[in-house]
Amino acid sequence: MTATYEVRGQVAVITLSNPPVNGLGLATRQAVAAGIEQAEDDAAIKALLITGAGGAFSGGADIKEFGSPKALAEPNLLSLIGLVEACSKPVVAAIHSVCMGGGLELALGCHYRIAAVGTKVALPEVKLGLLPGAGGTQRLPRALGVEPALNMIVSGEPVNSELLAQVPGQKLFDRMATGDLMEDALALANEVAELRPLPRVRDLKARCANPDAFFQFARNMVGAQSRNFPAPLRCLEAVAASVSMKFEDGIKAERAGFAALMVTPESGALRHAFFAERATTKIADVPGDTPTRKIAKVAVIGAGTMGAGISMNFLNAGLPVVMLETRQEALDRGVATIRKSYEAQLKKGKLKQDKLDARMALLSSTLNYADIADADLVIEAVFEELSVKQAVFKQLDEVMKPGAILASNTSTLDLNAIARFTKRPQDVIGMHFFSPAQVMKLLEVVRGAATAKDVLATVMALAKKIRKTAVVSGVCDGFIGNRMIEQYSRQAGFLLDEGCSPAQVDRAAEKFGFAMGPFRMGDLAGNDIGWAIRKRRYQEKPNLRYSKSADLLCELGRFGQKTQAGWYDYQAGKRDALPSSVVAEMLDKHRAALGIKPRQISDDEIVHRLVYALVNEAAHLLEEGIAQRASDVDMVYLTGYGFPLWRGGPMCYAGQIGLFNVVQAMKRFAKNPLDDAEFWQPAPLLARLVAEGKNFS
Ligand code: T1G
Repeated sequence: MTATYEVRGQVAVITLSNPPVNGLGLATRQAVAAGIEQAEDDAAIKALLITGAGGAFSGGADIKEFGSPKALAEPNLLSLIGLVEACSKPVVAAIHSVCMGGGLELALGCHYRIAAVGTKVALPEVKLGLLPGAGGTQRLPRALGVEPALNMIVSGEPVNSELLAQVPGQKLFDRMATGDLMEDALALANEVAELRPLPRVRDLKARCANPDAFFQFARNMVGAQSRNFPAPLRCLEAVAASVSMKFEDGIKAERAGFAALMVTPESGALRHAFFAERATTKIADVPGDTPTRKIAKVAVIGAGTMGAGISMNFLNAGLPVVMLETRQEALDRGVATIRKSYEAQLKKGKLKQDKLDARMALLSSTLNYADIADADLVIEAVFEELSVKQAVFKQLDEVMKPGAILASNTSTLDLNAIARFTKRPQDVIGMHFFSPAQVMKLLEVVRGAATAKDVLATVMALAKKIRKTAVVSGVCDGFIGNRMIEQYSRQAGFLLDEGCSPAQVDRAAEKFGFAMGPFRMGDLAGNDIGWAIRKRRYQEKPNLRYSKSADLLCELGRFGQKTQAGWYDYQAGKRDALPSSVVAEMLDKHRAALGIKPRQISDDEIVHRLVYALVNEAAHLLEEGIAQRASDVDMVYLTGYGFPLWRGGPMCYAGQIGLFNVVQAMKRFAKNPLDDAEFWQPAPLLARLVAEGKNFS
């Protein structure tokens, strides 16, 4: 099913029917073209109406078709819109719910447009590293005005139809529906059936008072905000063409910009991320319609930074939370932390007082487990020590009502061991939030061996409600993100041993696009955390090679920002990371003791050793079934570890470089006597994909 055709009196109604969002794939475009032809040939038809079935008018071109011959097969979107515009009878677009991308461009090719209130209208192509490629950059400025159109196209953000209808002089909507959209649209179609000439957006003038000054200013603004993304500036130039060029020439300029962007790695990465984010919700043996448990009340154990942050996620989603602690002052501190955070948002105008009050009203706190017994979900965020978790889960097992979900926020401990502390392991799951928990989008959902499918489905659905990107992980030391970062950190240490300064490694990583290099990240998170983990890990694996530099740093008590000294020096109350002579001297002595003559290491080598360490460990994770798919790993790194979005994640980046080239580089690194040949053994999956000439699926 792609589009239906029905006659309502003298009006032919063409309804896009390509669920879930009426993507304008080839079959849909062909069906619409056929409908237009049928209406043209039917003398009884005096007007046409195009609308969308289900929950969208149209979400735009079918992104899944990109890169396939179908995307450009005739009628391509530009041709279809030309067909609509050239129709000899008036075509009315009846838009509702979602009208985006090619869907809006199709509506702009119609002669009249009527919108339901609350329709989300957007040209979001820029978020895919593209520009509206079916006339949107030429028609929207003519219909809406240059400045509002430029804002929509460069931001890609949706605007409600009723707001657009209020733009002075706009010709985007001829009318807003006041009652039933279809009835109002049919009335409009009958009203205009005989009206001529047919109004065409392309005949309007894109008005801009002082285009040179306006676009120069806009260029500076957009350029400054989109350093690593080529699409926003291309969008701007295409909109500028709507003012400076005739329509046909503007369309040519738009097509050139679209074609140029389609082949950029940034657009490939953004389109990958679009689908990767949606793929994370798919779990092979847990169907999307698995019944979920009702979550009406949440308990959080531990009112420290994590517990308070975790609680805020649920308060923000309108869910009551009861926080439990062992000491009143810890509880009071936790509540105060939450209130302080909301008040800071209030001051910045990001939160209204009534919303703040409503959220605080949902928060309660207690020292007694009996007060959380009726919670549907309890999340513990206590000290990361198995014996402490054991005490908590034994208590929960006794107190919590049957069917309550028992979640641990553990970041490294064995969830199966934690589940075994209870008589209900099927109700135990990991919910690993990332600090600051109320800000970071990533939520690693750790599926224990015994975790029930409905428990997993419930937590995945809840993650969407609290606006998290939930990625399912199996149970292993560090799950997905931290297990990979362990190898990344080992390489960072080896780079120091071989001659890099912390600042050089960080600069290279940040130039690549990481939000923060490994050493600034260590200083922020606290180097003592890694120190404790290393002690535990390397007791288990004494032969594992790693740089002792981080241990030496911690032995000096240089835990990072919290001690105003870490890999860098910090001035009181400031976060500026200042190169430290103490650390430089420590590293010189450390290298001398190892008999290492420091060498110059290129940024390329630094970045590739860091990133390929992530990729290789991820290949192991995929093989072990800890991660479901490579794009899940990308989402972990894009939403939890500051990996640059325009590179799509470590696996996407490796795919763009070519897995063959990745393994070739690993072979080079393995020859470095100061590195670790064992470290650079390609994971069997990676070696197999290279041998088969394939990429991560
Ligand atoms: N093409 C193909 N599939 C799409 C799609 C699209 N445009 N939009 C959504 N889907 C799939 C999505 O992958 C998911 O699939 C399902 O629909 C539900 O999506 C020439 C070139 C429309 C606001 O960028 O913003 O037009 O996981 O979970 O939360 O100028 O989807 O179920 O298998 O997001 O209700 C421009 C992208 C295209 C809009 C609905 N349009 N989509 O949100 O559902 S390029 C976009 C969205 C273009 C022209 C250019 C949202 C939504 P699955 P969902 P939702």
